[in-house]
Amino acid sequence: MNLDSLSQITTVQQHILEQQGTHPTATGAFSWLLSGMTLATKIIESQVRRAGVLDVLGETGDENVQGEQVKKLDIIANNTLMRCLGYREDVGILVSEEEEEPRVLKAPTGDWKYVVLFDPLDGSSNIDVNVNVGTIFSVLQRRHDLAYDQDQLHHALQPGYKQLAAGYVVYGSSTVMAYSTGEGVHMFTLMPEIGAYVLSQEHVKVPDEGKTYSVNEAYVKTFGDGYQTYLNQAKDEGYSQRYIGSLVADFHRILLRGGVFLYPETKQSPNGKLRLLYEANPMAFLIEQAGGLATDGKMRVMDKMPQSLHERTPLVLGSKKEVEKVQKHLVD
Ligand code: AFP
Repeated sequence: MNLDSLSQITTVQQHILEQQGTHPTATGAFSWLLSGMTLATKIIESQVRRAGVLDVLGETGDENVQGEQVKKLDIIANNTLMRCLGYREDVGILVSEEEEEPRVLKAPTGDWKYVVLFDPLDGSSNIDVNVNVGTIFSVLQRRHDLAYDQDQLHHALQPGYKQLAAGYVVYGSSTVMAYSTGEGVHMFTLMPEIGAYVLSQEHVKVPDEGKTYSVNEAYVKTFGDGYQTYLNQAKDEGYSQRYIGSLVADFHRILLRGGVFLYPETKQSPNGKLRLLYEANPMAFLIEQAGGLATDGKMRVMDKMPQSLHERTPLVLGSKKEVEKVQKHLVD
């Protein structure tokens, strides 16, 4: 990019403001919220990039609410998001995969609008070996039918189709943000020299089909019969397998190249491993906005009514025709 083309760039901030103009329900408060997200992820990326030289690698010695080892960078990412979003006046509740309870920032009677849910550092078990990790987020509107004396947790327990926005940042060979406010999926690349996310692709569409499946095949013997039949057929048809073990990275590749991501029920994770609110719902919102599908094997992910914050779900998502193929085996 030369100096002249630098003057033609669209930053994520500009893009959000432009979207706001075409979106009657969008307000300045909403773009201010998303700017908190871009700031936080730039701080997280700077830590991730220097992970080997800063004292941020390794585990804290604690377990999170999921019973998983907490990495130092999990905590740094979580605190960064809490801080950058916590001061946005219209954000009333923050919900993190790393914290057992939601952080209620504003009084129920207050004039706040949004609940933000996030997985601060998805795939963090990959961090010590320099493999891609990411941040995933989802934005919900507060529920207006919830009485002030009811548990404020219920503001966060809404089905995925109610999301106002969702997105992720993948800290990969470059740092890329993808977000949607329900008007398509847009992608931005962080340009470190100017410290801004710059528009790289608007209205991203996932290819309708793609001969790649992304699954942890070590668990295949514990998958249901339908999944096993699908995977055997995929092999017979000459599919490739790609699996990174960071949902953000696996999702990013599928979004751009097509194919299907699967994390079914397994013996070890009888309800699936991925979290409905921080992983499955935001990714389902994005893939549907890009023309793909997301199911838990029985129903559309975004129609699921969450019962608890850290609920898990099986997840199949990706190219429309590939997800339909998997589904066909699951009902046969
Ligand atoms: P970590 O954040 O503990 O690394 O887990 C990552 C993750 O939640 C998701 O990003 C991956 O898709 C999935 O787990 C990988 O799980 P397996 O290691 O069981 O394949």
